[in-house]
Order: sequence, then structure tokens, then C-alpha cells
Amino acid sequence: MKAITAQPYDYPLPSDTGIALIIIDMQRDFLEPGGFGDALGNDVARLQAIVPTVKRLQDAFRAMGLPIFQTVEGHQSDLSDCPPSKRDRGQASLKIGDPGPMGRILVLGEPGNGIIPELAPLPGETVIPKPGKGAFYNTNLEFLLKTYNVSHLLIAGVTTEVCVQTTMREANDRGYECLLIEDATESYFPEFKQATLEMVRAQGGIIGWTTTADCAIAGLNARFAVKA
Ligand code: TIU
Repeated sequence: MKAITAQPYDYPLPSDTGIALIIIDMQRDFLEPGGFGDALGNDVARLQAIVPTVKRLQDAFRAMGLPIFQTVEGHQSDLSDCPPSKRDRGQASLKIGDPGPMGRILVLGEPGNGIIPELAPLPGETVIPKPGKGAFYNTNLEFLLKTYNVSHLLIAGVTTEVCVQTTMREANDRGYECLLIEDATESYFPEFKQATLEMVRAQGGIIGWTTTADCAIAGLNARFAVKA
């Protein structure tokens, strides 16, 4: 049985091809000034560091012909899918739906809601809009994963302790084997990222596994690389 070197122990790969990459919310709203992350008072620049690593994972999945799902957090233009609790929470300089430098904050289709150009999906790759922090809540993700016969999920994106961890917990409860890629996820708060990595792999992998992109790609190549 092939596996990826991981913590708290090696991550067993499926015997069939039931593996997918989920890239969470690598959208301008969280990575560029003038978006939702900035409006919440965060230093958005620190999320940029993972972009080349996420890109390497994306390229590896593309080369192996394995499915990639990207998500974007955003709301309908009438905010009908944005609970008032979400819009009103905190004391943000700009609230969800307000006009900002990259269009209306966290509204689907606005410039700020777009995936950063480096990670733009190719035609045919799936982008899932999501109104919540988790990627399963009020989306068709579970349906799509069943269609693709996916049992194993590699997870990347931002932010580690908010949308990434929520999605990983939702996936774990649905029976997916989840591997979080340590250097392909980032938080505005380094200590929250570290705590998330530790809590998901504690207690024998209570939520799943963690590993580096290098280990993940090496393990995937040994299992799935197309032979010349
Ligand atoms: N604020 C924050 O850390 N994250 C979010 O609001 N959304 C995601 O994590 N994508």
C-alpha cells in the first residue's frame, strides 16, 4: 500500500484514484489590500507566501489528471444568503456588501471575489461558491465528490483556522480521509495556524493528517504519476 509521509503517521493512499485537491478561498478578498480580510483589520500580505506552494500542488494534480476543486467565499448580490449575524459581526471598516476598492465586499462575481491570477482555474476545473466558512455548508461539494468517487482529500488554502479547518472538520465527519498541507495553508495569526495543525493531528489524527507539499507530491508521484 502506498502512503504519504505525514503526521501523526503515514497517510494511506486509496487503491483506486479517489483523491482530490481542495483549494480553499485563494481569492483576492483575503490576499490583497482592499478586500474582506483587510477590512477586518488583518495584514493580508502574510498570506502571499503560500501561493507558490499551492501552485505546485495544483500543477502536480493537473499533471496526474486528478480532480481539483477550488472554493470562493461569497454572497449573492442581494445578500439573501448572508445571515445578518455574519454581516453585522465585529466592527469592520467595510461590511459584506459595501462598495470597496475591489468591488462590493465578499459578493460573488465582484473583482475582489476572484481567485488570484496565479491560481486561476483552467477551463473545466470546478469552482464552488460558498456562503459559509465550511465548504460543505449550502454547496454541492459533497454531491460532486460522490460523482468523482472521491474518498481522500488534500486540503490547502486560507485561512487555516477559519475556512480551512471548518472544511476539514466537515469533511472528516462525512467520512473523508483528510490531509492538510502545512506549507500550503496560512493564517493572519501564526499561532492559530500552529495550533490548528497540532489539534487536527492530535489524538491519533482526530480530524486527519498534516504534511508538507514536498512529501505530498512525492507520495502522489509514486502512486499516480503517469509512466512515460
Ligand atoms: N477572516 C478569516 O480569517 N477568514 C475568513 O473570513 N474566511 C476564510 O477563512 N476563507
